[in-house]
Amino acid sequence: MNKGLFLTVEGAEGVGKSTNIAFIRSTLESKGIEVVVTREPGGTDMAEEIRAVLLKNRTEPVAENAELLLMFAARAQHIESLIKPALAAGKWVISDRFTDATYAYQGGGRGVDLDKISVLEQFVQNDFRPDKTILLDAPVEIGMARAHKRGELDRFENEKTAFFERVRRVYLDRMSKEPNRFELIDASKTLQEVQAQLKEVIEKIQSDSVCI
Ligand code: Z5A
Repeated sequence: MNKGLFLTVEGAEGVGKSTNIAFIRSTLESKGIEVVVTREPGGTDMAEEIRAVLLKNRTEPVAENAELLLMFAARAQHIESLIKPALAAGKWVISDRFTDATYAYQGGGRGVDLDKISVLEQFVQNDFRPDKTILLDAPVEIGMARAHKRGELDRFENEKTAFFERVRRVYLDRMSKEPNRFELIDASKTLQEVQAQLKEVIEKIQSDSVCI
């Protein structure tokens, strides 16, 4: 059984995951909680190498199954060599994306059968799932505009609006099916307003964690 807590942060591109994970981390650390921040794809040396392969812009079309399997290969390494040991040591692990992103991007965005993703999830993770998931949600145009301001775009960020609309729909759909795991944040608001919502959610997660 995990001694720590596994918290994932999800949302379509540019909704503010990186910005707000820094805020979540400092809020938790100020409460004396030991936190490990990580990301997917990536989080370990080997998984970061797989991330570079996945994000690289290339002329060769990437087969859906190749992309899907690489996501889960990186995840398998990440879970075994970073996430589980940190949880066993009693730390809180905050991951910028996890398997919900595979349902949203490969399932929603690319149109991969969700049952196929579910088979791989079970194969790689058995019953290992996030304890809590914070979903930062904003209209696609807002996230895209924020992300595009940062400059060069990777292979996913180069996708069109319709792709990110499907991504957003799958995230919201997953949230409606698992309301106890997800916490929804309206990420279209100002950063100050977003962080006020997050503060409340963190308090709730912390008090619930006593019962997890
Ligand atoms: N991917 C996948 O396909 N399947 C999978 O299973 C997994 C991932 C795990 C890499 O993820 C790609 O991998 C991702 C999906 C795919 N691609 N996409 N798209 P990533 O998480 O590293 O990349 P990302 O989604 O592109 O994240 P991001 O663009 O870095 O966005 P973010 O972290 O959510 O946003 P941010 O950097 O914190 O904020 C963006 C800008 O907006 C920045 O200038 C902020 O200062 C600004 N910002 C943030 N919040 C606000 C508010 N509230 N108001 C105004 N401005 C704001």
